Amino acid sequence: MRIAALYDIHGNVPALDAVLADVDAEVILVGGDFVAGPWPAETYERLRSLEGDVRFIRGNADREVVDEEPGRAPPELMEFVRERLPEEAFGFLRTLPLTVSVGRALFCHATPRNDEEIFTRISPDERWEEALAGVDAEVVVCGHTHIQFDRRIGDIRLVNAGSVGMPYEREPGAYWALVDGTDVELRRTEYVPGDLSVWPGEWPEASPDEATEFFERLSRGE
Ligand SMILES: [Mn+2]
Repeated sequence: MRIAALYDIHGNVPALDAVLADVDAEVILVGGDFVAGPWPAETYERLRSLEGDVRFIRGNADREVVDEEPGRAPPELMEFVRERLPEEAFGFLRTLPLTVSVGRALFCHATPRNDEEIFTRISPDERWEEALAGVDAEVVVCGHTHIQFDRRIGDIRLVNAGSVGMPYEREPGAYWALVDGTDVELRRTEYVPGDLSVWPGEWPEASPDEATEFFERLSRGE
């Protein structure tokens, strides 16, 4: 069964539309952090109106949209997203699970135990082993740090699907992964960007090395 893993769309509907046109899969797996960005309502409606087997997991930003407490994201950006989402989206976001398993593949946003902790392609094996302890899967697909990678931790193939809407990669485009059993293909789809000036915040851009270094410092509490 082919599963298109679409992670960290971040409300970037032109990127999502291009990927949806490019996808040939039986399952669409939305890997969290899909509404927080420039076009929240359009992104939400596009994904919710898809026909076929569509599964969602929760990202930290999806949780912060519905949380009463201020989270990691700037409050004015979360407010921009909340004002635009349809009412029913709030209930839907609250129902999302932390992980979804399909066969021997397990999908999570950051790690299987947590939707926001920071792990990268260069995080030490020992840290990853601790985060993956007790996981019964051959493939673990994560996202959250917006950079694709494919590595092995013990018996587990660990893949970051990358980010559809806000990637930190060398080439422009929308990044995602096609998972078929335990096969994984990291994919990139080109698209014409929308006008990001509608977004009231900065739109971050970084090379994969810069972003990885930044996230590693963050994960060490520096
Ligand atoms: Mn995230």
